[in-house]
Amino acid sequence: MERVYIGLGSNLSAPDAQLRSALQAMAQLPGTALAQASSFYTSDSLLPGQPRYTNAVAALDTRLAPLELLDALQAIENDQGRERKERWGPRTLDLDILLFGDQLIDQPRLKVPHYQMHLRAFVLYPLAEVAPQDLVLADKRALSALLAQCPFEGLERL
Ligand code: ROI
Repeated sequence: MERVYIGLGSNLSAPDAQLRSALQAMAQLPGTALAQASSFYTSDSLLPGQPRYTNAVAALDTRLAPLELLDALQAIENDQGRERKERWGPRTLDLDILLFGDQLIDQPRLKVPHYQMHLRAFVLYPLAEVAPQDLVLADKRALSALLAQCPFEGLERL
């Protein structure tokens, strides 16, 4: 059993409802329990010209292997109407594996810890709500240090 943290994001088709529905779907995955979900936060898109995003982080306990979980999360994204037209385009649902226990994963389909999480307030602040205060990532970075370098600026907690 591994403790896994998932970043959720949506900026199309009622984002808050998309996130609630994704939380329910993740709770029903085989061998998986939803341990905790953060508050929802809104922020402007990092890319101009897109609607604002709603983001959150979920803590899961799972017996699935990393790539099994990735497949399951992509199936949930697809079920919720995700269309993959442009790489950074607006989306009904984005589910990112941020952390997978203490594992460092470097595979073509999956890199964990998520490579840009340290730059993203909309990931770090909700993560801090559901993770232990003294969390250290598999690559030895402390969550507290990442937070100290990432201003809360621009986030609105719902
Ligand atoms: N911006 C915000 N605020 N939240 C996201 O989840 C998000 N995801 C993206 C890009 C387009 C980079 N911007 C984002 O993929």
